[in-house]
Amino acid sequence: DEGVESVPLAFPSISLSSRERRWSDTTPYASKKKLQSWFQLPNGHWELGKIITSSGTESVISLPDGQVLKVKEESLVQANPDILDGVDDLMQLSYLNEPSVLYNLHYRYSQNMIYTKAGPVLVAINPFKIVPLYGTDYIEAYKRKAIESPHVYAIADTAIREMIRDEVNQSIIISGESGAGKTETAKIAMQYLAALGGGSGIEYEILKTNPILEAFGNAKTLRNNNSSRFGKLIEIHFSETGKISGANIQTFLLEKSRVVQCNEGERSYHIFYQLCAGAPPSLRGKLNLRNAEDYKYLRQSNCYSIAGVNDAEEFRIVVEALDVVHISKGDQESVFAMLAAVLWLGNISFAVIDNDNHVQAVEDEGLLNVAKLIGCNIEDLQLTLSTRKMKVRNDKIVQKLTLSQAMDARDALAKSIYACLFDWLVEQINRSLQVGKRRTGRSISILDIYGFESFNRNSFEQFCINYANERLQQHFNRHLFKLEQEEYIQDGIDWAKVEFEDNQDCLNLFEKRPLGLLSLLDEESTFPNGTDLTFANKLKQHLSSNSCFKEERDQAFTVCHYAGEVSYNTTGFLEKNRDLLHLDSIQLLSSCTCHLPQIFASLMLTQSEKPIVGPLHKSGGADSQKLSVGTKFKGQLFQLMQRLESTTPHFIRCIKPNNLQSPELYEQGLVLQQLRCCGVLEVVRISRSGFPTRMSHQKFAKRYGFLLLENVASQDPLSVSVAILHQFNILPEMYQVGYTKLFFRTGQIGVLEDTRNRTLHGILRVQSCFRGYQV
Ligand code: AOV
Ligand code: MG
Repeated sequence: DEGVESVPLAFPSISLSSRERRWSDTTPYASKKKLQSWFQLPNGHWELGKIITSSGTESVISLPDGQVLKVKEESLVQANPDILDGVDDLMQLSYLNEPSVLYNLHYRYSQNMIYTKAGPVLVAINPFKIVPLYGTDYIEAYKRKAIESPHVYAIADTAIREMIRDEVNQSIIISGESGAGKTETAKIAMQYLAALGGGSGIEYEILKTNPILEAFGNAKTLRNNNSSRFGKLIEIHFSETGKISGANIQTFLLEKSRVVQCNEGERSYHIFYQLCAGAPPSLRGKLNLRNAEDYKYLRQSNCYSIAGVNDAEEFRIVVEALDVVHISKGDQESVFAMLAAVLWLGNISFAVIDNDNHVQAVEDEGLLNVAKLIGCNIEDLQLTLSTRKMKVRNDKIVQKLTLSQAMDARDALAKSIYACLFDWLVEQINRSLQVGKRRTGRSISILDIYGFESFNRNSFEQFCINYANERLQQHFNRHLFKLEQEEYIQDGIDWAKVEFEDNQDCLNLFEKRPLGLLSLLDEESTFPNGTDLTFANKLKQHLSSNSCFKEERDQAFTVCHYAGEVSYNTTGFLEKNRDLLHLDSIQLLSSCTCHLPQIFASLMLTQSEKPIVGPLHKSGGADSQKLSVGTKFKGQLFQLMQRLESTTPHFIRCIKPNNLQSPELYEQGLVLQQLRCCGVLEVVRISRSGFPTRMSHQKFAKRYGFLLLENVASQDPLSVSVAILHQFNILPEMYQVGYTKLFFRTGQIGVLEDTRNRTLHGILRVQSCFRGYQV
């Protein structure tokens, strides 16, 4: 068959893959003499020791530093032969133990091979430096399958292929601790999808959403200079021909508190510093803009710049990106005016006006600028920030505010404006990305949320972030352990069960009603006399028996998360969970002449179902029907999980090799802790003994049946399947026949796919030749 012959097969052309090819050639090691073993030093570090003598119970080993030790045999852990150094899939290790896995990852990492497969999961170790693994040449090579080294590109490529082959939506789910590299990885995946599915120009817009969302939603924290403070799911739609036809971005719970308060050494959202540094003179004039140092909201953390980042330059990049996603110059100016208004709000000060400590907003530069920027009356703004209108039975009364109440009102306004601005931006971007063409329903979603966080002091924000990570971890467990094994058992194939760490108890601690963290928080938030302290006490009273909960002194409690224990301080929990904006503020915004705040006001009014509160209410003036932040977030996460459940998942686990954001530093203990908590070793164990590829008898027969030499048209799918397996000499230990499906070990289906593709190409070629003659 000439058609088949003439199709060029892609062979590895890059040295990396030919070298790696050698590693996959595993030599059975058990038969060799054991020469090296892992030995754990008292400080926990694993060292490779050469065995000098061995008595059977004790060994004498020499360590790399020259030390010679006499050690108990059982304290040694088997090392793999040198030939397995740096295998690209941990599944290929003859001895699968922690030191071997750590060593293998380190070996690769030190040669800039930051990606390694752990069975079906891609492990990515943050290089904290530029590594030469990206760009057009690499994309091309992965597309042609000229490189086989594990890579985000390879994952994205598989996702596209499986979307087309199986007609099932795909998801790329990226997880890992704060600073591990999730957001960078998501961008790399997007780059690949854009390159392969590009053509319409929409891919360019999709890529440009990154600088915008990072400017408005990322900030410098103590863990990461570019930490995502929101969660993001970007769904990229494809046409029938595999081209990108549009996209949609969903965001999750932005950390609003950062706008008005942030810790020493951290920063507020990048966009504020970018605006202050990069706004051109005309814009500076219009917004009365000062330097970042002149704004109280930015001053409190005593940190203005990030090493290696030029905020002015970033500002230009963001403006360019806003142009690309079709946000008009007029709207852009409104956005910047709102940012300036938020900054000036922070500078508004209050003066005491009576003996009861009531205050009034001072008519200072801050107040004047805010009024001008949002387009409202100076007196109205002053009143809104200093008083609260309330309805008591049928009487309207005006209550004066104390300093702390007034500052809270001011900060609440600043936070709401910023959060609404963020939502508005996402909405505009989505409008631009929906090209209006009819949807085929095929999509690849990329999930990048905030990673697990543990600081010295953890508050409501970490509570929500870590809860989200628990949910995500469960999704990971479900797919890689639970569903996988259930499927084997259901389909009746031989299988020895592998145990894994289940985090259901921790999720229950959060979600159980009425006695879970979220329910108790909501209950206390609606309680007239509830405070952060009574909340903490309530937790201790009801949850102490839960194994994932630990009591702490004062207003604190500890949760044992899958990734480690975190102590939360309940200060601010109730207020952040209620997240109330006073009606006075909403009304003020809706009376503004500037159009963005009006949009916000209508947004906030629709969110609150019952804007006018009746008899004196504990929160005095805000509505009570609004969902709490915690409950709303829980609902969002449930929806997210449901959406992901209907996709084929591809998991990427990002790992942070050190806490200093420093290149070349590989801390064994830190890496090991991350590998352990996400169950990487267990995933490898399952995959090694398992059958990751599966296909129903029908589908298998339909897909490969035409390759059979004999005519089988009349036979049932199972017989056809078995005939195919025989014709292609698939070894019996490489597959199992289940009741409804065929199960294959890794790599087995590849041969069949190749033959199928070559044959099909051949057929197509012949057809197009004929067509050529006809024309
Ligand atoms: P995160 O998304 O996982 O943290 P990022 O993706 O922001 O972490 O990565 C943190 C930093 O690590 C980046 O700003 C880069 O400097 C560096 N980095 C990560 N991946 C790479 C890579 N492939 N090549 C080069 N540098 C990289 V958080 O958003 O905090 O959970 O909430
Ligand atoms: Mg991130």
